[in-house]
Amino acid sequence: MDLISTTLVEAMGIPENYAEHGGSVDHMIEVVHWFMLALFVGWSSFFLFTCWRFARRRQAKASYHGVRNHVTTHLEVGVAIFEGVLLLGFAFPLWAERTDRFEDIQAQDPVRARVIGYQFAWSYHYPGQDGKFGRIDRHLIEKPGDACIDPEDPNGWDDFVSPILKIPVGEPCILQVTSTDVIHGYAIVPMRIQQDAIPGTDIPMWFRPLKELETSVVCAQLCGEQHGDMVGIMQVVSKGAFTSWAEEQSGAAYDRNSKAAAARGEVEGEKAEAEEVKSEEVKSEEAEAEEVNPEEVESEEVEAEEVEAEEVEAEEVESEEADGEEVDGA
Ligand SMILES: [Cu+2]
Repeated sequence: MDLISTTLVEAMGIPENYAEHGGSVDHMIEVVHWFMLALFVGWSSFFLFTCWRFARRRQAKASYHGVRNHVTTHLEVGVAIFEGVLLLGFAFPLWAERTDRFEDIQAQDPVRARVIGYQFAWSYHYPGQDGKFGRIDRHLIEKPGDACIDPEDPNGWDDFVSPILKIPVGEPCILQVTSTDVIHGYAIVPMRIQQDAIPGTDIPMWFRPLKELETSVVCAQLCGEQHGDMVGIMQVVSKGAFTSWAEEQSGAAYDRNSKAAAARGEVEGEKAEAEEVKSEEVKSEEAEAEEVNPEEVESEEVEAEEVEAEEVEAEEVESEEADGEEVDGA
């Protein structure tokens, strides 16, 4: 049975399983396919039988009372029971294992990464050496696939972003799947996991890779015209290789981000200083203006008085001259 079913799964083109839980997924796929094969053979045989039994040359006559025995009823009930077994015996336990063990996995210090889907690629946000993701503010988005890490949050300074998914072998891994544009579907077939990427929310999923490999991840939801090109790379490497890679990436990110934060702080400090200097300058100018004004006003007043006095003198002189002319004429 196992040998034949393996051949069936291989014949369907399913890649080799690399995940801890993948065996039970494959088992369910096998059982479902064998069941479908049995149904296919059964219903096809029935179809061929009716073609032969009710052919025109056999001069079949319509039956007005139909089937009298209960064979079909038993068959229907049998199919319903088998489908119940599939659901309760395989699908529910598999789902329960996925959900019930999640807290247990969270307690095991798993490798974490955020998976960000966008048209048409994948990007990965790692929490860095402190194991804490920086605050995510989706309003900060600058380009598609942006991790949207708040630069003000020191927890995010050692976070780094990678175009490939790199994880250590044998360790549990929790991926938080999201999108910055439309709905995508994040699928790693050799790990037997798949999760829709919904904009605005991070949806977790977990698995444990058993062997090292480099494989492709794909998009499993039709998301636009280049949906088929939305292929990414996943590398399962040794724990040492992962740790040194993550340390290097995280260290570089921390240097970059803390310096940027310090520069921002300096710029803000300089700005504040500049504003203080400006306001002081304005104040001293005002003060100078107040000091200057009284003198100016005084001198203007003096000038005006002088002008008036001159005018008055000139008028007086003119009138005296006029008086003199009148006298001459008389
Ligand atoms: Cu997609």
